[in-house]
Amino acid sequence: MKLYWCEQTRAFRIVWMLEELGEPYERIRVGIRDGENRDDPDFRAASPMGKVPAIIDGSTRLWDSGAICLYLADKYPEAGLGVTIDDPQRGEFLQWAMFTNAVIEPAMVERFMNLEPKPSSYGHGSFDAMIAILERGVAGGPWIMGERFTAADVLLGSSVHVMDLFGILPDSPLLKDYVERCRDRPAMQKSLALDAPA
Ligand SMILES: N[C@@H](CCC(=O)N[C@@H](CS)C(=O)NCC(=O)O)C(=O)O
Repeated sequence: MKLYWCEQTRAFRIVWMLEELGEPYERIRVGIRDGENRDDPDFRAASPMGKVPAIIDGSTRLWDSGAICLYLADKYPEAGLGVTIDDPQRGEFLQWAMFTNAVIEPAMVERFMNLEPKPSSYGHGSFDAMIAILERGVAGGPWIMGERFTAADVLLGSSVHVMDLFGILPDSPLLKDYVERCRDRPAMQKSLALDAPA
């Protein structure tokens, strides 16, 4: 499996996911800031928008971190990072796995760009609503699916980590504790160790 990756991007969540799985992969740097490998035809074929992360796994090409995490969870069920289709919690798992790219990230843009909240116009609702729903989700803890750590935590935990780094995470003991639990995981630590600026 090839992972197209760059430091200090969303690609860190896929390194985290792969390290949780303990599966081998080849990490190929694409310098989204300095241009390294950006025109590599294999990368362009894997990632039509020219963005990282992207993976090539045999004939499979994926270029969205949410889709990649779900694909990997399904591909390696023995690692227990997914929730199988016959499990009553499958729906809840899918909902939370989608929450990062469908809700948290657009909500972060609202906050960064200082956009006026328009909860009924924006698909993500509002930044404040997103935080309230996420807090409710992790309140049962320790993970979003309760006792089991899943790919949904890789996605959500990476977003909470980034909100914290960028100083937009509200003063929320629930989310701070949640992100600290994520940061305690050796796989996340491995991923962050690669993330120093080039
Ligand atoms: N929805 C995509 C977003 C990927 C994305 O925006 N990647 C950024 C880095 S975090 C990128 O490659 N930007 C380079 C560019 O657009 O030129 C995902 O979650 O994988």
